[in-house]
Amino acid sequence: VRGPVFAAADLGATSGRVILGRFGPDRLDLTEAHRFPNIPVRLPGGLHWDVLALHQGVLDGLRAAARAGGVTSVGIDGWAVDYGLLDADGRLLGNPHHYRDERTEQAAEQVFAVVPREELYRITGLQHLPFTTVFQLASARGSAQLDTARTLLLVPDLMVHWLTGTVGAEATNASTTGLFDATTRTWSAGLADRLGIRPGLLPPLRLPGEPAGTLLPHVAAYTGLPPSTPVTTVASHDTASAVAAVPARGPDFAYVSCGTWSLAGLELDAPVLTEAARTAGFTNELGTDGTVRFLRNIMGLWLLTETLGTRAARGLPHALGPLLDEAARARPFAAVIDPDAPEFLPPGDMPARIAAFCERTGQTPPESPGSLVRTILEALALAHARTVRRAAELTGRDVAVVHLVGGGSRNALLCQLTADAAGLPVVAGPGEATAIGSLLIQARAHGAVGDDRSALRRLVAATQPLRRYEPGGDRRAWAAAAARTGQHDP
Ligand code: LRH
Repeated sequence: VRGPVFAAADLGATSGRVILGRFGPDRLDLTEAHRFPNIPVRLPGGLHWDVLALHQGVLDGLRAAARAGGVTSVGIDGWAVDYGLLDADGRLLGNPHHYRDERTEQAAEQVFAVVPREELYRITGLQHLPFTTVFQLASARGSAQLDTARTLLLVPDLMVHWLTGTVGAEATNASTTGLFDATTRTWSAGLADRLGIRPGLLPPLRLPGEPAGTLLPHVAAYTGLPPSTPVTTVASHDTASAVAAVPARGPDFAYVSCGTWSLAGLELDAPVLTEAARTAGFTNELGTDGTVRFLRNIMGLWLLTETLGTRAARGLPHALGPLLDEAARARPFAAVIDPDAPEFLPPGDMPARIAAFCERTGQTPPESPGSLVRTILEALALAHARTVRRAAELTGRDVAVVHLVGGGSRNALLCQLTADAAGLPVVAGPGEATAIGSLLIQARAHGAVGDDRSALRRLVAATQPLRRYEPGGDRRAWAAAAARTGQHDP
C-alpha cells in the first residue's frame, strides 16, 4: 500500500522505540524503525533518567524513518509524572529524576499538611502514588535547581522541545502531575499557589492533535527529514495513547494496559471524584477527546522484569520463555501476594522481597523459579480482575470483555489467568497499543483517517493481530485465592 506514514516515538521505562505506521483504506501497517534501551543511572543525588540518550535514540529513529522514505509527521509519548527543569536560557538543569527514586518518601505528608488528601483528590482525582509530580516537587523544595528553574517540562514535552524548540504541556500527561484540575481540565492555579509552585513554571497546555512545531535545523540536518516536518501533539501520556488504541467493538469494555505497569480501568465521559473512588485507589486521568481514564495503577510486569534482572545478575537462567513454560506447569496458588505492596516499588532483589512478603503473611515462599513466576502472574491476574470489578461497581457500568493491550498481551499465561480470574473473556493485543494510539491521533490530525473515536478503534480491531482467551479454570479456587490475597484498597 502507498499512503501517508507517521512516526511514533514511544519512550518506555526499559526501552524506547520509533514505530512507523502507514495508513491505507482499511489498512494500518506497522514497522519498527529503531529500538533503543532506556538505562536509568544512579548518581549521588539519586536515580535518574538518561534523557540525552533518549533524545539521541529518538534522533536515530527519525533518521531511520527518513531513510525508509520520510514521514508526514512525528509524535512523542512516554511514561508519566517525571520532568526536566529549564533555566531562564531554556537549558536543562540537571538530569530528571526517576519516579522510582526514594526521595519522595516524606513529601506526601508535607503536601497533605497544606492540602488534605481528601481535598487533593476532589481537585485532581488521582490515586495516591508516592512519586506523583506534586510530591517530587515538594521533595525538591528549596533546592538550588528548583529555585533557578523557569519551566517544567514532562519528559515527552522535553523531547518535543529538543526537536522543535517549542514549549508546552500536553494535557493527558499534565493530568498525571497532581497539579491539574480533573473537572476544569486545566492547571490548578489554586493548588500551585498553595503549594508554593510558581505558576509560570507550568507551561501552557496543548491538546492531542494540535501542532507542536517543526524540526529545528540541526535536527533536520542530522535526521535527514525536511525542516518543515511537523511534530504533532499526541496523547503524550503513554497510557492515554494505549487506551485510544484499545480495539473495542462496543461500549461495554474494560482495559488493562499492561507493561512495566498494569493500568486497569474504564473509559468515562466525566471524572468520579467520590470518597469511595479515592479509598478504592482509582485515578481520573485525562484521555483523548476529553474522555477520562478511570483506572488504577497495578505494579505490573515490573515484578517479573525485576525478578529476571535479579536472576541475570546472579548468573542464573533468566530467559522468559522457559520460565513461562515452567510457570504454566507449576501448582496454582502456591502463594498469593499483593503486587502493590510498597516494598515492590524500588529497584532491587525482587525474589527476596517476594519471599519476605510470603513469610510475613504466613505462607511458604515459592520453591522454584517457575512457581515464583506463576505467583507473580496470578497476583497480577487477581489485581486485574479485582480492579475491573471495582471500576464497574463504582461507576455502575457493565463490562462484557477485558481488552489487554501492551507488551503484556504477548504473555499468553498472563492473559489466560486474567480471563480466569475475572470470569470474563480477554481480548489480547495489540502489543504496540501505545505507538498505535500516537499514530492514530497524528493520522486524524492530518486528515488520513476520520474523526470518530470508535471508528479508529474498529480500524485497530480490523488490522492488528488479536487473540481471544475465554474464562476457564476453577472459580472456587480463584475466589479462595482472592480471599487470601491481602490485596487491599490502598
Ligand atoms: C506507564 C505509566 C503509568 C504511570 C507510570 C509512571 O508507563 O505512564 O501510566 O503511572 O508510567
